[in-house]
Amino acid sequence: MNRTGSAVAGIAAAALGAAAGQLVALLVNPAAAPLVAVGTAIVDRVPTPLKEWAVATLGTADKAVLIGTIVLGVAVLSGIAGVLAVRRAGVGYGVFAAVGLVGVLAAATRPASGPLDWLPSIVGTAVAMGVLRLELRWLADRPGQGPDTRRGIDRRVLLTGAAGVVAAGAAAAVSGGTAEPTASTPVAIPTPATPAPALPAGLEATVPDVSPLRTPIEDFYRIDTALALPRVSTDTWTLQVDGMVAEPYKITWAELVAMPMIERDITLTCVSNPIGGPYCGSTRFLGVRVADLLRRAQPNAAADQVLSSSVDGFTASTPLAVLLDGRDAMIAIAMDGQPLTQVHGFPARLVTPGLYGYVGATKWLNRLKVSTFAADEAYWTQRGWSELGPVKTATRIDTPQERIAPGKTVIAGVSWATHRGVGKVEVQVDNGPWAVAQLGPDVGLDYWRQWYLPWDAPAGPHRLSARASDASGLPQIAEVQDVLPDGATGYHVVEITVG
Ligand SMILES: Nc1nc2c(c(=O)[nH]1)N[C@H]1C(S)=C(S)[C@@H](COP(=O)(O)O)O[C@H]1N2
Ligand SMILES: [Mo]
Repeated sequence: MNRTGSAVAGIAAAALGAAAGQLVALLVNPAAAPLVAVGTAIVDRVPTPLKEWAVATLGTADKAVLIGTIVLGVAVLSGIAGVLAVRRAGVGYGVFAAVGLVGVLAAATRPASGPLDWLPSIVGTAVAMGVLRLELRWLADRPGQGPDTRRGIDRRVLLTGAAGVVAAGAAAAVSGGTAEPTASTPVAIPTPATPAPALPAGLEATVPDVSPLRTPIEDFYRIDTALALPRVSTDTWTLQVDGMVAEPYKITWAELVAMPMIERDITLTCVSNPIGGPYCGSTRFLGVRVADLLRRAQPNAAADQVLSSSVDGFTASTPLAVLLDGRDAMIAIAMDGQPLTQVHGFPARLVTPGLYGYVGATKWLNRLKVSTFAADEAYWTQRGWSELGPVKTATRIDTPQERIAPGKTVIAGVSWATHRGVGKVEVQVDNGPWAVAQLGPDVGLDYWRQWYLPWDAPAGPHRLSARASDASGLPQIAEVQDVLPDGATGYHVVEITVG
């Protein structure tokens, strides 16, 4: 028996099945596409340390690597199914049924799954089985090595495989539209009732390679669990405010944008940002105060958290007291003067100055449930992260890196102590004294601070360290701790060569 031929038959059947499932998902729900659903289920279930390792080593490519791994895994399984099916058809069908069942369960058990989310995987499995059945017939009447076979593989199986790969590729490309971000959707941005003052000129005008004072949207980090980006239309979007409140209600997009808007400059950070890492960005947000929305519902005095959820089932729990303490926590609809982009949560997201994103920045927001920490546990808390996530004071050295020429240069970077403000930044070269750095413009307590220190760099290897204190004088924690469970601590240290 020609094993390669029957393995190809199995893969061909699976490719056509996957293509069919993907196409049905376009009609039903892009997030229910077999590949996306299985990927999302894995994202939701991987042990937190493994997930952290993936983010740390693969960065934002982790999603592509995950999808690639699943495709490879399914290809191997279906190849085996093809080989086994030639001896005993039932075994081949059984493998396909098992893979299909994983897809169905993955799609149907998501917290935000729709009523027909099982359909794409069922159709995909049925198509794969049907194709396999046809191929088994072909293989039976021409067992592999006849004169009209190429490299021992039945021509019809080869053609089926090619068709499957093309169809799956096309389906993936079409639904890829859902994984790829779209540009900002044209919606009108209201004028703020309280605008932010003009942003001062940042140090980037004079210090090359320092992070710009405002992060361009295209450079703003992205962190989320979404393999298929939620597509939300402002025509159908609503925000429900309910839970432990006297007056639960729901508002539409038109009602939200008619409310008074605040415009604020805020730095957003991810708890997974390692010391010196890239998952921090600063921009101008426009939105409605969360406190305005909550007060209208009249929260019960016994409530202590707001569980926000997104259309794709992500949840974050934010202390109610934080949302009501007067800080500029908002339901944001714009970043840097533009409607939110799809990756950053279009049409509306939560932003809570002073808290890491996982406890205060729900994207694709559709619900605020007033509740208690005892009653509702949020997505990342269920996975081992701290219940509370105040941002820790942190410092990043942006420049120099690796190798520079000897002579006059500048050590520069950014520090943030979100909602406490940066008071001081200090830099140490090798084991020398800590020198106080010059601070860039002050954009407020909720915004990062650029800094620089002129340095006459002598030739040789050098170690640069930097640390900040918040505005109250509290120094950044020196002890090195990894990101789990509540954010990294330690000074950023950069090893460079001068010469
Ligand atoms: N719906 C949803 N919102 C989410 C997340 C998510 O996975 N899903 N991740 C949170 C985390 S961990 C962070 S750090 C911020 C990142 O926001 P950004 O991608 O706009 O930078 O979004 C938060 N909001
Ligand atoms: Mo995060």
